[in-house]
Amino acid sequence: MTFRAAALLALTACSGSAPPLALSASTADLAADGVSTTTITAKLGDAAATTSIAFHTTAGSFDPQDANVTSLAQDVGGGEASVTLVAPTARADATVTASFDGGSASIVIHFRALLATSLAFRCDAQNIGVTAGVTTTMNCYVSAKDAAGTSIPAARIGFLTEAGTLAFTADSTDAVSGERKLVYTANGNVIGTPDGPLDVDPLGTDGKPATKCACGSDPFTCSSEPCYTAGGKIHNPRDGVVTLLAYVPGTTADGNDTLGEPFLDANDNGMWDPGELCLHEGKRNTNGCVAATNAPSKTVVLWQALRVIWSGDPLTSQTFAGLSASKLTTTFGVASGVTLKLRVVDANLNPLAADANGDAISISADCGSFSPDVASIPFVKSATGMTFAADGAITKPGAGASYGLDTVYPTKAFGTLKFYAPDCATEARVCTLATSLSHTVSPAGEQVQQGMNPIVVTFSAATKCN
Ligand SMILES: [Ca+2]
Ligand SMILES: [Ca+2]
Ligand SMILES: [Ca+2]
Repeated sequence: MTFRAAALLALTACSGSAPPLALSASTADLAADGVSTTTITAKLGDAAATTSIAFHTTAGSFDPQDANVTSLAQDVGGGEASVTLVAPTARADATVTASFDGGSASIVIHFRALLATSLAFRCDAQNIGVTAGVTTTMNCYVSAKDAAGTSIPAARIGFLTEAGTLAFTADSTDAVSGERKLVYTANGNVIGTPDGPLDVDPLGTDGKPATKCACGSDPFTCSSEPCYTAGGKIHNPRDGVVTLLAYVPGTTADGNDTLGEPFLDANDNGMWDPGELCLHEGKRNTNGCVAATNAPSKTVVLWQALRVIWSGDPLTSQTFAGLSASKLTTTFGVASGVTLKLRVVDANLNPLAADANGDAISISADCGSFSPDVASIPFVKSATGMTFAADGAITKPGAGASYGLDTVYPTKAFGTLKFYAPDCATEARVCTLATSLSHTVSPAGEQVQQGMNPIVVTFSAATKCN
């Protein structure tokens, strides 16, 4: 009896007078990726007279059966039977045993751990509308590969979230990019509650958290992080910033631990603080986390964090939100037009997550005229949230303060919208400007129709009209 040397990997129990049973594998060393397969073949000796062989494995599963099938009987045809063994998603050594009524044999298959050398994590939007008590979802994507370009099984990739949850979808692999699709579910919990985003203190001009808001009546002219106090709470943009994190076992390019343990930097200061969720020695906790040692380490946990804004309904209760004019009292005449400024921000001074379908701002006046003559201004959705301009063009938020979250701040004015006097009159004219906002809390929330603070512009009486 002869076999190809590489194929015959083990031949164990053939006891007494039972005919021999030879067991071989097409490969005995493969990646624990949940996808790779090896074919196990059991060949009976000439004297065998049996109808089926039962296979059992201690790791992996038999295909095409259900993923949990670890025992399978196959009919014997031409003196042999074979099964396809599918790799598990974690490192293991599988002992596969084939048995029949005359004896048994076993073979060991090695499933190698996959260590990621790359990890990429992204979401569809940086700003999502979240209303208290309403669930909002968006898609995110994660890709992790080893040095050979093999995708790491989804089961090996983990997530930490400051608020909300991340979960793989059933059809989560893109064959081309290797990205796996996730759904992020923002649970609508309130900022500052245990399952909501962390309520953080505003950063002062020294870049350190301040326990009081030092901004004056207009938070957007403040040299520190914009903030205002209402209802005993300091509202600042980072209150709505949620950190999401993906991690996977892997190795770094230089073989050193340059990453430290994964942690959710809920307060955005770049370091782990007590109370921030950490994956410490493979377990989630909030009271210990090891920073990068930069020492050689065969395995580390690769991780990547994202920040997402939970934005809410437009703020209308504060004087700095809504419409404002460069002056409220002026004279008749073209040169005396007033420049209008509109701020649409949520309670934390973040831009709204605009829904491109029908979100709009309309401005009207009971006298006078606008230039350009626009009554309705569409929202424009961008990666950094809602920005808008008088002519509907996309504008990007300008450079912000120096604490690294520039892109989350709203555009402070819309273009050069001007408001001009009505026809000249020898008595004062008073024009009231009203602003209305139509906004859908995306992607599936309710439509909000909201009036904003009206403003009144008074044109003083002219002594003479031409
Ligand atoms: Ca705060
Ligand atoms: Ca921190
Ligand atoms: Ca946060």
